[in-house]
Amino acid sequence: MKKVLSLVAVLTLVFSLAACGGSEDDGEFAENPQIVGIEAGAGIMAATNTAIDEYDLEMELLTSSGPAMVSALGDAIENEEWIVVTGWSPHYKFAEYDLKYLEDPKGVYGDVENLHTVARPELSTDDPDLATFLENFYMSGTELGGLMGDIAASDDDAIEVARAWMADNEDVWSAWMPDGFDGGGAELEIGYVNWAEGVAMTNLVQALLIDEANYSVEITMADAGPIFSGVSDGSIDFFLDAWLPVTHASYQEQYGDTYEDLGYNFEGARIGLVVPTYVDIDSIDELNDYVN
Ligand code: PBE
Repeated sequence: MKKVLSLVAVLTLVFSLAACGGSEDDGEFAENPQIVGIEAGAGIMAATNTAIDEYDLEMELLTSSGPAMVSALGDAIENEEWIVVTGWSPHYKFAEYDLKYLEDPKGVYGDVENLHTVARPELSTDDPDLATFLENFYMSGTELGGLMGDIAASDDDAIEVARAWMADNEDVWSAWMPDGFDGGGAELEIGYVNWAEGVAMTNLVQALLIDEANYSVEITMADAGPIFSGVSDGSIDFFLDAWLPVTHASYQEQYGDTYEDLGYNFEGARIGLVVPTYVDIDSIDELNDYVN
């Protein structure tokens, strides 16, 4: 009996030692952890490179995409592994998973900011009603969060999900439409980046302009740099997902004199490093303590 007990004790010890050997679920990051990032041109990527410098982080930043970041997050959460991603709100991932922002005592990621609609020069002179519509276009957290969540949960094309949202929210969007709004079949090109909030807003505006205002609207996805330069040189009519004054400050500096800022369409956005709530740290300062 004694022998059996000690064998159990030895085995328990062996297994618990094995569990400390840097496996993923022992309360720290797997070996050589990366910060899962998004598209290279995103402001949050530049901010994260600054954070790596300022906090001396022993982690590399992985260039990826908005959707790939969310799926990496989902996979890690399924296995309860530690993961850190470049995250932002508004974003449906906060409704889907239990997540938290790591505190940023050095203030690298800036404060809350707003999402602006930026348009090609002359848009408001050429089409004042369109400019009025874009100036009126504004979504609350509940409205944008709901639409984003619907798109994430659906297999249908985003524009069809936006149309279903329109059917349920006519009181919201009808207030954006100037009297007698009619584009007379004019062609428009909207630029967007593959970021959930921009996908949602862009598909909604596209659907509204086609179905309710008689425009012919194409949407084009690209990285942020080409979108800002396209709006400035007039090859793109407008972009709904400009994060100001912080995240897209460098684009504003470069192109702000040429594009026209039609004001904000969402208030209270923020960016930062985001982890699942089971990741047992609160601050970016603590990240290195948990790197193997
Ligand atoms: N984001 C979402 C963008 C702006 C929209 C925070 C990823 C960025 O970092 O540039």
